[in-house]
Amino acid sequence: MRLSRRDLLRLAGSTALALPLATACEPNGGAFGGGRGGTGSGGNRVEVTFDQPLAIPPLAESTIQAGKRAFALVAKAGRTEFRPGRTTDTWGFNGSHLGPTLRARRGEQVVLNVRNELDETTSVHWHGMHLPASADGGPHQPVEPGQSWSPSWRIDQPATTLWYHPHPHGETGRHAYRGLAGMFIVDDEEEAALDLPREYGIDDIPVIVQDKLFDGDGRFVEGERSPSGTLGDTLLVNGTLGPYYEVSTERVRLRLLNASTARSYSFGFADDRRFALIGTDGGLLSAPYETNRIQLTPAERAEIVVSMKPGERIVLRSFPHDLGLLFGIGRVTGGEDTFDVLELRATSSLSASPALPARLVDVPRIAESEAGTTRAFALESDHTINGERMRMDRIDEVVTNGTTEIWEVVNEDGLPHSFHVHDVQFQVLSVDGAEPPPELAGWKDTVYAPPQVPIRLIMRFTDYADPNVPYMYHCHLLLHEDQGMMGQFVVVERGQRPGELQDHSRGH
Ligand SMILES: [Cu+2]
Repeated sequence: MRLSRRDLLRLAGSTALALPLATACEPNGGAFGGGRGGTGSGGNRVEVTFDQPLAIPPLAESTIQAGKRAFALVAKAGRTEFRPGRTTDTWGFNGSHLGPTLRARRGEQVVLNVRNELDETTSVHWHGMHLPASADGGPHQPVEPGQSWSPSWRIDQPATTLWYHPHPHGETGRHAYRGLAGMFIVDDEEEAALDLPREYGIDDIPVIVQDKLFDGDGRFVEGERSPSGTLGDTLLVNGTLGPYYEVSTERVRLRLLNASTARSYSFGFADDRRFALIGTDGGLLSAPYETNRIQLTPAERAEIVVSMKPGERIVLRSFPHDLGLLFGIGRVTGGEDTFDVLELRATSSLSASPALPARLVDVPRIAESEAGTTRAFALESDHTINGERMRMDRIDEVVTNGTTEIWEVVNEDGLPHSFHVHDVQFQVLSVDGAEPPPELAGWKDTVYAPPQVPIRLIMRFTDYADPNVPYMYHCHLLLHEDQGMMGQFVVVERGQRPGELQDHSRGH
């Protein structure tokens, strides 16, 4: 680790931050969740009693309207019994907490009929989706209480695991924390031709991981508790506390989604068995990559395949991990914590699963020479990017349609940050000047940015020019995003001038 004078100054500042955090880090992962917490040499160790079957979000029903596949999502408040007899006020889509899994095939035109039955303005962003900016569901597409919004677009990207969540200006963290989130699976012919587990809810399982802090009455505790945001001491997987899942096949595919607002995870199995990483944010990898850990910061996804023996039980765990942070900062932002996540229980006899293919899909590398423009993004202190906080009426970057760009991102701050770009899936060209590791070699839309480590991304802008409606780029630690670590870019046709933006958030 390189220690600059600047780092040391930051560290000095962070010790002041760390003191009030001691309470947030105290183990009470069992008070409500039924597990036991304890402090080891490093962070908290949260053990869980796996006594509830894992909920599988239902596949959203759809209808065909004028040749388009139409889905309906209603955002509303409700109450959820995470433990029998204890109810928690929550928000959800089409239910009290989380939302159904949307699923569509590449080439299909979809319509998402969203209705807001909350008593405040929200929006629904299709994270990782390539679509027109006006359909993106960011802060410029607010849905007022009682109103509806029906974006439509053609699915045109490789098979992968995306998700959806609110993106209202300054309120994304709170809305997502209350439970507004769901998975969006994209299918295509290439993926369908591979021998992979793909029976939803049988051997192809969504694993939506969120950390929560409950108070003594079972309510969600909201609010900033660490420099990263609220860090929970209890995990929900698909909204289930203490979840187990009965596996009936030799191999099971897990679609891991870190839907937490602030916490990062390093997933692996308690017995350290190896598994195959087959896909990342934007699609399958070119070949399965065998490993025993996969780190996911907020909003990142990974598809993994793990093998099981008849009758055995294994625990998916989040291990302490190194986010490249200085001493105390790693600890107060949760990097030293250990969480048991999900128990997989194999039945006494298992249906045969085909061996994993040696090759998956082509992931042609985008050549650096293809890029015409290079932009620099410095993630800086006080929730700024290149010295600026997000402003709804300011366009920060203007991108020309039909071009390829390199975006150089560096976290100049001492805190953990990530970088998410709307509209496109990018490739990581380099991390600190070196080739990206295998888990960053595929399509990505969100990448962790360790302090002082330059990351170079390459991306193609292929369509959907609109000078008047911007896409966002931002840190996906939602507290940071909400406090301003976000910027806006428009895609224009060559020679076209960007339009004027309005601040829709004014007057609310
Ligand atoms: Cu951040």
